[in-house]
Amino acid sequence: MSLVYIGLGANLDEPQQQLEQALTELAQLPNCHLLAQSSLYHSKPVGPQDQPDYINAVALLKTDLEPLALLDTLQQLEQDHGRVRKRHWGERTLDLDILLIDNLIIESERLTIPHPFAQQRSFVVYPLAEITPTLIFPDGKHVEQLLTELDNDLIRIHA
Ligand code: ROI
Repeated sequence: MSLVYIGLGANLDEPQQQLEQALTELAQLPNCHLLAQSSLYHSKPVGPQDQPDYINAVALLKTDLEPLALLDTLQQLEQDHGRVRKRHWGERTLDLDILLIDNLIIESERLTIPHPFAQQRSFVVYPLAEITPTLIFPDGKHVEQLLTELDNDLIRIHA
């Protein structure tokens, strides 16, 4: 049984609905329990600026799935949302990134855990801290410390 943080992002085709539906789908996955979900946040795109703003959130899942089986499952969900990858760091209908798995460090062909950019992106760090203010990354970094290093450029969407 592992605890997994998943980052959700979307900026095409009613992104808020994409995220709300994806959270419902995560909650219904076999062998998984959705333990927590952050608020939804508006964020400015990281990468090319000529794309719509994003909606982002983070979910905490308890799962029996092995890391690569979970990755397959999340990629299938992305496909089900009609994900199209138009360009590198470009717009997308749904992005589901595995951010953290327990205190694991994984460097394999398909999967790098923790997610390589997790600590640098406010749209990951702020929702993570909302769910688990005491979170510590495998490298010893506290999420509370990361908050002080990143501008809060997000707008929280009220439920
Ligand atoms: N920018 C924001 N704000 N949110 C995202 O989820 C996101 N995802 C990405 C890139 C293109 C890097 N930029 C993003 O993959």
